[in-house]
Parts: sequence; structure tokens; C-alpha cells
Amino acid sequence: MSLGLWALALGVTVAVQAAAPVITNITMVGATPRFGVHSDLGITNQIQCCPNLSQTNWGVLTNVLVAQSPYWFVDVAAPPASQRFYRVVAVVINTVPTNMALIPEGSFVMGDTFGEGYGELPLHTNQISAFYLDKYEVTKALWDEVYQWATNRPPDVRYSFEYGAQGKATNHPAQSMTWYDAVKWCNARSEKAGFTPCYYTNASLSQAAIYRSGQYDLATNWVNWVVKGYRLPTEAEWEKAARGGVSGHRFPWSNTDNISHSQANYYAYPLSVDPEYGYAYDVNLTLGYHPTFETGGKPYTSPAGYFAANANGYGLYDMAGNVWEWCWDWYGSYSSGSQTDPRGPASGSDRVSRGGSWNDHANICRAAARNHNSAAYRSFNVIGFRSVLPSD
Ligand SMILES: [Ca+2]
Repeated sequence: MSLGLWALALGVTVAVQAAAPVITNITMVGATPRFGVHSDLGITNQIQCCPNLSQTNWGVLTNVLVAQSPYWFVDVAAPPASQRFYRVVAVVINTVPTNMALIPEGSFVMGDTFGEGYGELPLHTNQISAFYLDKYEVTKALWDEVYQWATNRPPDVRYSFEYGAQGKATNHPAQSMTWYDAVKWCNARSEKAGFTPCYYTNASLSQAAIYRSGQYDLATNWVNWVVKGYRLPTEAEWEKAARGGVSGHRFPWSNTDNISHSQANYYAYPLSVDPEYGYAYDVNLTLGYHPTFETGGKPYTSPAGYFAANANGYGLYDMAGNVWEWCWDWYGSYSSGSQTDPRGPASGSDRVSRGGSWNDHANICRAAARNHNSAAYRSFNVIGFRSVLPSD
């Protein structure tokens, strides 16, 4: 075997200020190539190879989080009696934030392909930029952590919430918050994390206008949509996420277009139990609340992510049922034209919520189903939310 070595500091992104990794001491140990790499610590090296230098397609052998320098790399997978070139590149691995899922860029068909809903037509195609979405409805534990931080800040930057939120247990979804409180909480979560708030009390988007208290009916241009900060999903983002990367299904899962208590926390009303008003696609064997969670008085919410085997195609939980989820948009009618990253009507009287709850029938838990409430609505223990973070 003949060996070649290249050491490049190609920044796959420009965030790395590290010095270039350097390959040294390349040698054969028996039939196996081995070399040392000098690198800054704490960065990721990507070890690449190719069979000849006339091609530009370097294959990735492995990623190494550098804990010591120099370190040895032994290429146990190298084919015998061949020629191989190596290089080591400092890369930034784009890590997904904790407990969030990447919803990739792409288009989807929004609306009800089954003709079962209200206000869910016409079908229209939306192009949606990539974003991260909480895998779980915001739990009471997470709500409290941010809430405590936000309400104990110095007076000039302190948050005040109308009512805050309730939760049956710390690992259950936070619920019964107003839309205003959900939005302010997203801002607080951003500030706590060192990110930039998305929501402002006017179009200046200035520090002085960060939305931390009161009731403001925010306009679309009172939102900084491009900064790295937490915000509510738009209605289109929510529906794209709920569909899990597949189209034309009734629920967030695609292996069946039916629903039962093995998949979601909702109020079952199956046709088999009520032949007149039941839902044919509700194949639960019994009528009523989910028996596992019908305990200790209402609400009958379930722990976030309880249906662990039933994450959707993007790895999201409870997109059907458990609690409704506030979205950004004012409620309004759909139009048929294709749109890119739509943010809903410019004004309105209600904000959208999605997904149904422990208290709702199967038809309300469909991926296309829409609901809307006043931003000051607190619900009967049925409404919560999850948050978005931009992907770059
Ligand atoms: Ca939900």
C-alpha cells in the first residue's frame, strides 16, 4: 500500500477558530495504516480518505472529538494492497438542540385531503424553511424553570405574566396559559439561553421594546423572524411538523389513518360504540377518556412523550392530543396559492391552536384540524404549546 497525507483546515463552517489539524508519523503497522494527528482540543476532526487525488470526493471515515493531542488514528478498515490518501478537517458538527427535532426545509400540502374538516380547504402547497421544534409540549418543569428566572430578574428587565400556567405534574404539559403568556415565555426562554428575543411591542425590534409584560396584539413585523430565539410555530410550520414528512394522512403517523388510545391521549368516540355519531377512524375499543390518565381529577393530561413508540416521522410526540398547542397566526381562511413560510393574516380576532387535547374527539386531533381562540383565552386545562428555534 502507498499512503498519502493531507492535513487541511477546511472550515466546513467559519465558526472554527482552531488551528489546522496536522497529520504526522504516518506508517504501516503490519497491513494497517496508522498516523498521528496534532489538533486543538475540544474541536471535532473529521478523518477523510480517497483512493487517488484525481477525484474530489473524499469519503468520511470518522469524526473525532479531540480530547488529547496528538492522537493516533488506526485505519482498520483500509483495503489491503491499495493506495489511500488521508486528510483531517476541522468541522463544526451542527448539533440539534436538546429535546428538539430538525424539521427539514421543503414543501408540503396543507389542508384536509379527506374532506372531513371545517376551514381546512383549499389544499395549498407551502414551502417551509428548516427549523427546530420541541419534541414535546413544553412541560410544567420547563415552564417553571424559565418562569422563575424571568420573574426574578432586575425590575427593568423583569417579566410579568397574566396567569402563568398550570400542570398536573412537572413532566406533564404546561397548560392554561394565554397566548400572550406563551409568547412572553418564549422571549424569556431566549433571554435565559443567551439568545435574542423574537417578540417586540412595536416594529422597532429594539432592546427597549422586548415584549416582557402586558397584552400586545403583535403584528407580523413586530417579530424578529431571523434571530436565534425561541418563538411559537406558525400554523404552517406546525402542520408540516405534525405530518412528519409524509403527505395525505389523517394523523401525525403514517402506518394507519386510524387512531386509538395506544397512539394518543384523546376522548375516544368510536363508531363501534356509537354507530350513529362515532368516528369510523376511531378504532378504540371503548368510549371516553384515556383510562390510564383519567385519575385524580381533571385535567387528564399525560406525561410529555408518554406514547414513546409513537413519535411521528420527525421524532415529535403528542402532535395529536394531550393539549392543544398555540401557534403564531391570526386565524383566517386559506387561499389556494402556493406560499413560502406563510405567517397568516395580518390581523384578526383569534389566534390559531392545533392538535386537539385529552378532552377532544378524534376528528379534532387530525393533522389538518384547526382551532382558534382569543389570545386571552385560558381554556379548561386543555391548551399548551411548544416552541421553535431557527435551524441556523
Ligand atoms: Ca398536543
